[in-house]
Amino acid sequence: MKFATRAIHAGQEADPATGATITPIYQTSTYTQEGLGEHKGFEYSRTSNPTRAALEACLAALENARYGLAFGSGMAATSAVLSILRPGDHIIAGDDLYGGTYRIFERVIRPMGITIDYVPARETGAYQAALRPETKLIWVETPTNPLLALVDIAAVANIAREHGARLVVDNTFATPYLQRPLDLGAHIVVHSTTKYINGHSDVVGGAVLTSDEQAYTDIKFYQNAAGGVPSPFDSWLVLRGVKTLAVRMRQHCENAMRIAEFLAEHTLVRDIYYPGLPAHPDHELAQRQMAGFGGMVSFAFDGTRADVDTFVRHLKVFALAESLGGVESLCCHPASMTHGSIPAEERERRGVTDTLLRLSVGIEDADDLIADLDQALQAVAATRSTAISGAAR
Ligand code: P1T
Repeated sequence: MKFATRAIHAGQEADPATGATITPIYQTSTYTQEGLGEHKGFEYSRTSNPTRAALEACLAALENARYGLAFGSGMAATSAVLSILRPGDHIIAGDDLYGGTYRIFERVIRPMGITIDYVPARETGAYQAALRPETKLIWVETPTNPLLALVDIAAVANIAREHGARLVVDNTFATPYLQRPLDLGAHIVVHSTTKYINGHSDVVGGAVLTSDEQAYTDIKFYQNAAGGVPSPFDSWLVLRGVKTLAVRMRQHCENAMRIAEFLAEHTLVRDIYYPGLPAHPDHELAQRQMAGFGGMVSFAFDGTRADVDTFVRHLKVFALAESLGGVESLCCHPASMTHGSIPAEERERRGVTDTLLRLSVGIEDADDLIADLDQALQAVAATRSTAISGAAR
């Protein structure tokens, strides 16, 4: 079956107990057993729950994975993958990452005696050069958050495989509709399902997808042992949201391309980051590796932090907010919001400057979105000319 069909049906046969067409919310913590060791496959909802099991099967089908595990957040999914490491192990990570991933690497994982080296995300050779005998994981986002650089998944997967390490791809920005890392040789996919997978900004969730049996066994053990699982209701909401992933992603891509083209021409915009633009350094890789260029657009102002503040205050359709991937458009200031946990010097070195903004382009009418950005940019220009004429007086 093709992607859009799997998104609606995989893991969601009619309910065996009642025939309900839509997977019910099994809002139960426990299951009555007939006798000792005799039950219908469910004992306790931290361990497994039918609504969560349907979600796990559906997400696995979308990533072409043998196994799926759902979590209570993207960070819970990330920490479950990291639980397979032991003191002395080494991680190589791309250097443009969600701030919370950097935070768990630096504040939780490193103090446990696991070392992490960051390499320029788009430089394939840098992953090879950073390998050590104790390297167990290579961890990348592609496209990266927030600078939208791409990692050549197939090439880095080969580097990992030849070394006996695993490549983990955080596929949150691309979604399996646009990119399937396991098909390209990656070992483990991580998602914040909070984002495009759910798509409606009303759930925090995460998932791990893999066909690596040992990784699955270890991460599933941790899922039950540590217990960072999603509720039946949240599992159901994500299962409902993901049904429309294909149509939503097509519209996100179309709208984002129009917005990137609009911003690229604007005099107040110094740098524009969108893999769909031919001038983007990874445009060719994006054409090869992705089925579309995604809904995220970042740009840097040719101006000051005060201009950024004027801009965000004037937005009417875009909401100034963390997160991404919902049907509604959001604007985020990474330096003070999503990437605030990265020390300022390190952040600036990576290019996440005070004048960088990240747009999660929603699926509203693109004309309205462009008009909104246009009037907020005009407000910045007006504030500047007032300041200039004031200074001249
Ligand atoms: O927020 P949570 O569901 O725990 O997911 C964490 C996470 C993991 N990976 C990526 C690529 C992410 O972007 C995130 C969360 N990111 C934001 C909240 C944000 O606005 O960037």
